[in-house]
Amino acid sequence: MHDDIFPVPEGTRQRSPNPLTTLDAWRAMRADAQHDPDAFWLAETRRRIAWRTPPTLGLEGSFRDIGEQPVAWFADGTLNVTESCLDRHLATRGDKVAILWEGDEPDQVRRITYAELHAMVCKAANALSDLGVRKGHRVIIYMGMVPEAVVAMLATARLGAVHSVVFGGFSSDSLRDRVIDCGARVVITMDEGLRGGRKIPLKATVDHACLGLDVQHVVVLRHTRGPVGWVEGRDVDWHQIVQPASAEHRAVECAAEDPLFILYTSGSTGKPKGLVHTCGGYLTWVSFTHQHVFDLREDDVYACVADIGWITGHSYIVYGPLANGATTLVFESTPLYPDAGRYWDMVERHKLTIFYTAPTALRTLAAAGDAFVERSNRSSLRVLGTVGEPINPGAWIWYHGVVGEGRCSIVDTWWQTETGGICIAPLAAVTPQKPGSATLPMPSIEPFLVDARGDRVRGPGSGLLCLEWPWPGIARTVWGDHERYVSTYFGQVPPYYFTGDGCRRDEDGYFWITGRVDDVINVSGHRMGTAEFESALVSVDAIAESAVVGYPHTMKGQGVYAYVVVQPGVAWTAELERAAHDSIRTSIGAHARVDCFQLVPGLPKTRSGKVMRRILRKVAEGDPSNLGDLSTLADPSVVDAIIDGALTPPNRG
Ligand code: 7RM
Repeated sequence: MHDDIFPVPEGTRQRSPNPLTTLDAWRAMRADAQHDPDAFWLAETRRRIAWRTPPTLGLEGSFRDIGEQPVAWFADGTLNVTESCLDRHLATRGDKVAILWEGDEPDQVRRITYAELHAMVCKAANALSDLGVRKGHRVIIYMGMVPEAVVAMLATARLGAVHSVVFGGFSSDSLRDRVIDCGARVVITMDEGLRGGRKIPLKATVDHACLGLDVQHVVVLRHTRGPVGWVEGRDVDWHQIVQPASAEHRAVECAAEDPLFILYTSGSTGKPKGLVHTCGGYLTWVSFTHQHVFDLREDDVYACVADIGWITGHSYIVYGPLANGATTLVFESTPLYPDAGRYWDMVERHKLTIFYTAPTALRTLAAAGDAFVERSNRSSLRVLGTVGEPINPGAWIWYHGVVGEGRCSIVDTWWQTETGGICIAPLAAVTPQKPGSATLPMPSIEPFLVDARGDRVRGPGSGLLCLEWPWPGIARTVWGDHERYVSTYFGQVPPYYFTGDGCRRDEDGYFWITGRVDDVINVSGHRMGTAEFESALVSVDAIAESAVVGYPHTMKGQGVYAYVVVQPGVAWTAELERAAHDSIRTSIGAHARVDCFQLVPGLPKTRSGKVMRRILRKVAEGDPSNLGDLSTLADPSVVDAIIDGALTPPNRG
């Protein structure tokens, strides 16, 4: 176990302009927030956010009453989040680069200042308004990583409308489900995305997804200029409506608790849930965490290489950095294009000071060899972040030693789509780090662990990670299904927030997240429900039943192991396997893929018909010796057949 402590690099601590520089001061801040959360967060939000009407109310409601009413923060305040992200910077930072864009090809670079971004957003807001977009309407954004995607988010927010960004890897079926679920009547897309030289047919996917739906307008940004279908009357060209629009726009005033966006994420059962984040609390949370965790400074060149289709992109490419007046990178390509040195070339090219990525990328790049890192000058780097899954100490040590040359703070940030922003993480300039630990919680994040018997774990130990108190960034509800929100997050360890993650706390009070304990798998930092894979598999005629589990994968974090039962008389052929892959690609998207199929005569079920996933997980992990209590199995012979036929899936760690 790597319990070695890495102190904050001296240079980072000494030069920090942030007032918070000691662990004691940080603990004191947490104590303040615990003692009087309303006063603490009202003071933070009034300093951080350009309110139209500054709030006087802090938290309203509680986890105990969440079934009756979502929690609210700053409920009597009014604002438009884009004024905090754009307008108020014009006087002091108008000429500062807001968005630094690097395209799929490394020589494609755009620098957009705060003044330019403000004008682009105003124009787009006027254009969308002319199409009939109003406060409260939902707008789906299905685009690649281009500056206009950020403009589309901000323009929607400026109208008080609600965006739902759908990751460009999702299939037309997934996109269609989301358009229907949120009732969007406008979709913003582009002709094609570009990643690693490959074209992604976004507009064609939108066309297919919207067949027969009441979508009034599809706004299409020309990017590759590849051919696209055109529905007269419905489809409009982004440039044709945005360019002539006025660059002045009076932002629509919103209540603090008006929805800002919906973001869909996978759970352990059923279809993806649309988590709803609201304006005031969310913006306060991402501004606070982005500044403190990354030790943000005015001259930083900050890069988060996530996609805006995920929460990391929302909070730490768009809203947190722009609220803080930072220069934020928008990166269109992949870590491997044109080769495994792309990230580090980018560090040298733009003198990046903060770099934020996922462990899966680090493991892949470490395997490609240190020469790809060492060829670039990385002396500008000060802070290196990770997010999305547990980081194994080996990858942490590599990031710290090879990428950061031992000079940089590593911030391992634990959080979720539901939490809005970072919850447990070191502060770059403050918290001594341990490889593999997300370290200590933010103010108002009060974690506790629950053991198998449902008792709280005191002191060092392991259990299910729960959070005791509402913090400003928590998602308020599931779109259209508050009951599902309540039962998923507050019904497991009532009345507290249940994260779905397992966790260990060590003798220093540091938290070590061990991964999901529910039926969510995390492949390369992408959250997917096993239920989604299973429903795609059983929609293939020849497949009678299926159960999907994750297994430890040396590169991707988790790999996908599928057990399948075929219909009587059917053989498992290469053709059937292809049909299974196709069905998953069609119903979820290209980023979802099974690594290994095992044909089994039946699934291990209890007498009441519940699949015993624990057994299937153990076999997929290569550890079938200790399967635990099998006494409730309906047919024990099935387990022998499963063990006999077990496969070694690729890259099992
Ligand atoms: C931000 C994001 C959330 C799940 C979460 C965890 C896992 C995320 C870490 C982590 C260990 C981390 N949102 N997770 N960050 N596990 N250490 N630093 O990823 O909604 O897509 O996923 O990701 O299991 O519950 S998410």
